[in-house]
Amino acid sequence: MSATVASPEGFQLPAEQRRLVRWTIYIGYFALFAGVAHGFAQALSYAGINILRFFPFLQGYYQGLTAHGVANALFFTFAFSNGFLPLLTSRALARPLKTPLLHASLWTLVVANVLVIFAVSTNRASVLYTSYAPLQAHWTYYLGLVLLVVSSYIAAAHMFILLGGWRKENRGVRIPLLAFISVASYAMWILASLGIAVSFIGFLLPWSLGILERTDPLLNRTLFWLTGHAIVYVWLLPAYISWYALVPRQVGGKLISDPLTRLVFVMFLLLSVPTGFHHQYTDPGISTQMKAFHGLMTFGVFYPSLATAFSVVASLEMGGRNRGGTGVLRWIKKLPWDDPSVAAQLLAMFTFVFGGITGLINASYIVNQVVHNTAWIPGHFHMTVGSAVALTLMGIAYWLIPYLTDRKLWGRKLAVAQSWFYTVGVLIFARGMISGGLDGMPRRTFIAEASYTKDSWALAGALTGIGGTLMTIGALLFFVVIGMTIWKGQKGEGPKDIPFAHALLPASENRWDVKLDRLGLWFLVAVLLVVIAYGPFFLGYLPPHLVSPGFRIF
Ligand code: HAS
Ligand code: CU
Repeated sequence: MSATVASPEGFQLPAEQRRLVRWTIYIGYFALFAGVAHGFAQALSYAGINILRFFPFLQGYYQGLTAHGVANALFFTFAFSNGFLPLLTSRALARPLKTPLLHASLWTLVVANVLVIFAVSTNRASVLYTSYAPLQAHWTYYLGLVLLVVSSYIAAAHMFILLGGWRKENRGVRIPLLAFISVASYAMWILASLGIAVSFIGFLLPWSLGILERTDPLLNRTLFWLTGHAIVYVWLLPAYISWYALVPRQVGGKLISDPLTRLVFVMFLLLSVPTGFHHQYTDPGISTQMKAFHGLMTFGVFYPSLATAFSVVASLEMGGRNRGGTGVLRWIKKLPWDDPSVAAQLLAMFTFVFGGITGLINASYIVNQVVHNTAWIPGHFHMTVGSAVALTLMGIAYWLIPYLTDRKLWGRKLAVAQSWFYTVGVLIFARGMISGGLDGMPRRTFIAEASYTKDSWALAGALTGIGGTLMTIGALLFFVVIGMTIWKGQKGEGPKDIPFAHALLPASENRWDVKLDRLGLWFLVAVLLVVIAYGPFFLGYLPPHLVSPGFRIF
């Protein structure tokens, strides 16, 4: 039998290592700040406000949209995980981190940031975060993103090394849950990232440097989405780790089932990647059968999230009842809503219910035709990555930054208000986007200057602008609270440990349960599923059709 962590009491990370983890995460906040500023501009543009007038440093709408997507979806999420996941693994295994690896991951991330900021801010890379060829960015953009991935590989290798060392000394012992789910998340990423690794290193980077004269747009797009669906779960899983293994403790409940939690993460490892064609339902050159198969697999990967919903709500209910809550739903009121870390994450979960429902609609092959490339899609993903993930990471920050700095959280009440602003904002924003999308309002379009707007988009656009403004206020309050905590928070008053939960149903020596720990085996099965899901396409398509020169329309 094993616990969530190997040594429940008294493990302290050396101060130097805490500092490095902290700086890795600060880089993520820096990116979040830049991304949020551009997000505000994007939301206003849907409300008919010409953002180029208010943001004179922008040379075009697509420059701002690229900055928004790259900063928030790529740099913020990965910087956070590169710090957070090795930290959790180290705590769960009660093994210190390796300082040189922390340095390596941090500095690679810094260089990646500098390169991408240079490319995007000088308008050399307004290709949007999906980086579709034949739009061609400056080589510094592609190299910067490659280095971002390298920094995540260093963080992943770091966790594998910690786990390997622990296993050598603990033969036959179940892996502590918190370490297992942290490592499984980045193991999935290693497999998922192969698509963009091949695309960026094999095609886009040499093409931008003039080594390759032409590239293959469909192949690059397909490789992007091979990674691109799974990447949304790389963003999501750190939030799930918190919902499963940390939040139950924070609300006074327990993690419901250790084996179920492991199963959920194994399912993400297996099913996240072979689903990418659901982003390409309207692309030519891919057979209908393969698209339908990926649609089916997408319904498969819906399952672990459904299981999560039931499991996490059960943990919350246990906490609510332990705190004196009664009734069918009245226990919800007894949850510690005055704890900013909890409030942010409860609200994040709430928005994710709508994120999940809209995801299911996207995944339905035929219904997707109605919503594809409309404002509906950003409506969907702001209720997933834009709130379920972003708000959870903010909620985690409310204990993590005090823990890492050993300072008391500054402005608890303001921090609670912050998540409410953000949540109300995102729900209004998404209501605007979703209804506009159903009415044909496109995504990735400068609505404020478009020649073909419809009168009926006015309300949708206004809601998007109002919601986006509230989200911006919510995000700015987050920076105030975190900034003031770092600057003025009471020294020596930070939490002394990570709030990991205990399991109601712990891991057992049951033969099936034990098999869940065999990450290497599951990784091989995941590779096999990717071969089945992508093999027929690549077999029929390769070798690459290097037909397109690069276009720079910005
Ligand atoms: Fe998605 C497009 C399908 C989840 C992000 N998605 C996108 C894009 C992004 C994105 C960024 O099939 C746009 C990409 C682009 O630029 O073109 N998505 C899905 C499906 C899911 C899903 C089936 N998406 C996510 C997550 C994201 C994300 C997670 C980021 C983190 N998505 C699609 C499809 C497209 C797409 C198509 C392409 C559309 C197109 O045409 O372009 C599922 O994984 C969702 C499962 C979720 C659930 C919800 C579980 C709920 C939980 C909360 C429990 C809490 C409770 C509340 C009940 C089943 C776990 C308690 C609260 C209290 C207060 C008590
Ligand atoms: Cu997807």
